[in-house]
Amino acid sequence: MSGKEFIVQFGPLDDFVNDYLAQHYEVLELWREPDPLACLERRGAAAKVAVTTVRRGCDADVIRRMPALQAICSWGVGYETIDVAAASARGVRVSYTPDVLTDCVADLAWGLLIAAARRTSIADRYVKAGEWRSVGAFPLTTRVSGKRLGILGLGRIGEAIVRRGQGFDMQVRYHDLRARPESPYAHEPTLVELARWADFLVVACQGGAATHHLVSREVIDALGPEGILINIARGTVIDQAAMIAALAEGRLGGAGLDVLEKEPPELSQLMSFDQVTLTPHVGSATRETRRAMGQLVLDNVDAFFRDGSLLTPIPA
Ligand code: 8YV
Repeated sequence: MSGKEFIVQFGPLDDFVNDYLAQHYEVLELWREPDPLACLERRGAAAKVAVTTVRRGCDADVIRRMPALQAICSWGVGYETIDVAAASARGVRVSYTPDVLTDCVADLAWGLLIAAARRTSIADRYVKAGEWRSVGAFPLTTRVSGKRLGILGLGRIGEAIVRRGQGFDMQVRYHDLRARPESPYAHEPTLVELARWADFLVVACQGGAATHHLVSREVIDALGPEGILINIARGTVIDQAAMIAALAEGRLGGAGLDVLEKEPPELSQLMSFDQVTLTPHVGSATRETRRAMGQLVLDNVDAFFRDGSLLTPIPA
């Protein structure tokens, strides 16, 4: 016995996180096991803490295999892949990594919004392919400043996107499952109305069953042929087949998407649209933010073993 507390780590995180955990705890590195579930059944009984990520999640079956489990410390602000109901039923608390990634995700939303409106990724290819010289001036695009910004989900990230919108003199309205009377922005009670009003509709809500395909064909049609759809949240929030059909038929003006229904995606018609800018789920993927996310996981694990607290528990 090492005398160290025993934890289960579901997948590798940044090196400094893996190294710290390995130094300070006795770690069952589950991803190295050929049969992780069988291994949990055999060796998970004593684990008080599980370290996971939003991508790997933690389902009810996994929770069941760790009878002494008291806390799940997850990397990422989303937690739709963690069975929170199963965890709560057993008194297992869950931490996540909010706040530290808000700015970078909001920055990327604006990068995508400008790229989709001003076609900067196409323009870049235009210059590099020599077409500025051979073809001439680049086609006109659409203005960003002063337009109408609709936000789906006025949480931390939605608010950070709105703050940046003030620099672009945008009018702002939002739709959220709960209206926020303290907010200075108008709440649209339906997403269809928000989409009808907006020039840009930015998806910034949580993923999971409650928001699945909220951006439906009807919403997309309400946004319309001049409208631009931005998603930095989860691919599942948009009915992707309906969006692709709308783009193909000119019923939607354009899109800037950091997230897709399936990641990584198959090559599809979506990749052929000039009016669409895609990034590979990199909202939080800066060195600074990823460092902070990793550190927050460690701080939560340490806090739990110090005094039983979690620094950033998921909302009740
Ligand atoms: C990660 C995220 O980049 O925190 C989240 O919920 O979506 C991102 O920060 C993503 O999970 C990487 O796979």
